[in-house]
Order: sequence, then structure tokens, then C-alpha cells
Amino acid sequence: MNIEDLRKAIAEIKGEAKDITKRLLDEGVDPVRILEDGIVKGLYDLGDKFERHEAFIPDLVKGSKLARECIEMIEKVLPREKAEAKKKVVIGTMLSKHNIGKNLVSTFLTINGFEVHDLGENLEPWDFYEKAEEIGADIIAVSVVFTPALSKFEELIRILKEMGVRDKYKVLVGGAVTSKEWAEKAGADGWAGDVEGAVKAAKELLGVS
Ligand code: B12
Repeated sequence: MNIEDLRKAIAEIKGEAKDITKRLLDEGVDPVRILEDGIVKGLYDLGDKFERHEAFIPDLVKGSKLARECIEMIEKVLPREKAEAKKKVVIGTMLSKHNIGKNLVSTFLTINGFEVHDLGENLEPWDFYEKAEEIGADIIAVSVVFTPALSKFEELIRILKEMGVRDKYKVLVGGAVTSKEWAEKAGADGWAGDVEGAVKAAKELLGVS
């Protein structure tokens, strides 16, 4: 059993994904690799099947439930860093209901010592602005997993500028439909394509190690 088997089991929505996750963890395989190369890539494969009309909405629902059950097993074994002066992050998914990636980034930022305020899903640009102002955030982190959310992110940047607070926050963006090039053009301060990249970018943006 290896990570490829896990990727396949997720893409094919097979319950054995949970047994494979457990076996890989027991064997001491790096939990981040199990997550990114097994579960996340498996979900992307499932999305590709959906696009080819080989999988349908109920499959996406079942697949995301199965992925979450595997992710819970992984989260239990992740080492947690002690935080001193905690930097504050406001995070959420712009516009859509997709929350698995956002939840993962939220978890990884938390275990790396950030104070994370998770606003949930289906958000509008103003939700990010208001919460960031309320708690005095250092970073606004936005998950964009659905094409219509791209322009909503650009709207958020406009709002921050119009309200005269753009320089108060570092804005970090990521998610399946984003790219580094797009993020730069849209006016983000940072972009990352996976959880490790998200933590690295957040630390770099604030100059903390
Ligand atoms: C599972 C799933 C669903 C589930 C979501 C369940 C849930 N609780 O999240 C359900 C069934 C609800 C769903 C619904 C829909 N979905 Co859907 N879904 C998916 C699927 C298969 C997996 C998503 C996922 O969880 N991926 C795994 C996570 C971990 O990956 P991720 O989000 O990219 O996150 C990683 C990185 O991007 C990054 N990251 C993520 N966020 C952030 C944030 C920051 C700040 C940073 C730095 C990094 C970062 O780190 C994460 C870890 O590596 C994708 C396929 C895909 N390619 O993503 C389609 C997909 C996203 N869905 C899609 C569509 C079209 C829909 C629907 C519109 C379908 C419909 N006709 O109704 C609806 C929309 C509903 C709504 N209003 O939001 C399309 C979007 C296409 C597009 N270009 O917009 C996709 C790409 C499928 C496809 N190929 O067509 N979906």
C-alpha cells in the first residue's frame, strides 16, 4: 500500500482510503505527503472525473466526506508548535461552499503558531474586511476554489484600497482556480498552492520564522 493507492481510493471514493491512511501513518510516512499527494490529489482527480461527466454531485459530496474522515486521522498526529506573540489571520472561502482546502490551511497555520479566525465559507469581500478590522488582523487569507470567486477577490483588494487600509494587511490567496501569476496581477501579497507553501508564505510576509 502506498500514497498512490490512497490517491486512487479517494478518486474512486472507496472506504478503504481510511485503512490506507492509517497504514501509511503507522508506517511513519510523512503526514503532509499523505495529505497532499494522497488525499488532495485524489480529490483533484475526482474533480477531473466530474468535469468529464464520469462523476456527479453526489460523488463530490461522498468524496469530500471520505477525504474529511482521512484528514481527521492525519490532523491527530500533526506536531503543534508553541506560539509566543501570535500573529492574527482572518481566513475564509470566497463565494463558494468548498471548504476542505481552506480548513487545511487554517489547521496548518494554527499548528504553526498563528491565531486563526475562520470565517467559514460562501463569503463576500466585505466579510473579510469587517472581520480584519474588528480583530486587528495581520493577514487576510482567502481561499478561491470557484472561478466566479476570482473577481470577488479583486473586489476585496479594491475595497481595502478604497477604505484606506490596504497597507494594514498582508493579503494571502490560494485555491484550486488560482495561480501565482493571477495572484500577483490581482494585487495579492502572497500566493501558495498547498499547505506547506501557505505557512511559508504567511511567515515570510510577516518576517517571522
Ligand atoms: C469536493 C468538491 C465539491 C464539494 C465540496 C465539499 C466541501 N465541503 O468542500 C461540493 C459537492 C459541495 C462541491 C460543489 C460544487 N462544485 Co466542487 N469540487 C470539489 C472537488 C472535487 C474537490 C475540492 C477540494 O476539496 N479539493 C481539495 C482541496 C484540499 O484542494 P484546494 O481547495 O485546492 O486547496 C489546496 C490548495 O489550493 C491550497 N489552498 C486552498 N485554499 C487556500 C487559501 C490560501 C490563503 C492559500 C495560501 C492556499 C490555499 O491549499 C490546499 C491544500 O493543498 C473540486 C475539484 C478540484 N480540482 O478542486 C471540485 C470543483 C472545485 N467544484 C467545481 C464546481 C463546478 C462545483 C459546483 C458549481 C457544481 C455544481 N454544478 O453545483 C458546486 C458549487 C457549490 C457552491 N455553491 O460552492 C469545479 C470548479 C470549477 C471552476 N473553475 O470554478 C471543480 C474544480 C470541479 C471541476 N473540475 O469542475 N464541490
